[in-house]
Amino acid sequence: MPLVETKRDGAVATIILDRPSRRNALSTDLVDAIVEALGCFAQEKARAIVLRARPGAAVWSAGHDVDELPEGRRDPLGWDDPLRALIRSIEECPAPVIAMIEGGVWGGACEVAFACDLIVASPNATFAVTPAKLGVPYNVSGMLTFLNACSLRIVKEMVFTAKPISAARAESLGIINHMVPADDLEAFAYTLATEISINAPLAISVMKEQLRMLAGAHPMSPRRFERVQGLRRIVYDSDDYAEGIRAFREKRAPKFTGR
Ligand code: YXS
Repeated sequence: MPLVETKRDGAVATIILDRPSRRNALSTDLVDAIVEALGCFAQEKARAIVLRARPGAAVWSAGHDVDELPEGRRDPLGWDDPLRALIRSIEECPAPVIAMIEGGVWGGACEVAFACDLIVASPNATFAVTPAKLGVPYNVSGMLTFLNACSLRIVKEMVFTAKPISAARAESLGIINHMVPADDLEAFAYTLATEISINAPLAISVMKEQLRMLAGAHPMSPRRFERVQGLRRIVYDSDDYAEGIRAFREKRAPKFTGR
């Protein structure tokens, strides 16, 4: 059963997340399928790519596949983690990627949506950044994705509370480009994609890459990076990290002790 469906209409391509049994949780297999589709569309010179779930989905994506998170003693979001690879693929894709969102966006899927170049969402869309709910020490480039999507204070609220924010609030904060009634969302997203696709693709891909480089231009000394990694190791080696994963699997609320 394919985990994504892909479509092509002229210069506009579409990738549809299709793992409903696990609410489009981003497993290695699902991420590999998305990354492969992005690569193919880049080779075929698609000029805009829409990343979406099935029409009417209550959940756009439930985030990282928790069953694939390490039990502990290993960075859960290291360079080779599928979620990290997906973020890089979206950012490095020469064509703009438009996240078309209905339903809930959870955890690492929030970073996927925020890494996309534009976000259009229906009023029922919500965005929840959930590491604190699981005891996961999110990684530095991921935190920068969030910081590039919204102000420091909003990032702190989303990260510390792990609670969803509505599409209306996300639009008012400039986190998403447009909130559009569900019935109009698809037409709106593809009109946007077409408007992009008729412009100069070389100029757009170079401006996209410039913006990626500028948005990531935050020098961090080796000493600071090593300090961050040491702090994160304390977290993913902690009892709380193990408890967060266990509680998710046992479908119960976690009991964090701070150890
Ligand atoms: O019980 P079965 O076997 O049918 O499986 C259930 C869920 O366990 C499964 N599922 C997931 N499996 C792996 N990873 C996930 N992230 C995940 N989410 C869900 O899918 C089956 C149907 O789920 P169910 O019954 O809960 O569906 P629902 O429609 O009632 O609720 C949908 C959600 C999305 C509200 C609910 O599934 C949920 O709260 N999921 C977890 C959302 C979340 O906390 N995601 C963060 C994952 S960790 C991550 O992204 C980063 C590492 S971090 O934490 O740092 O941001």
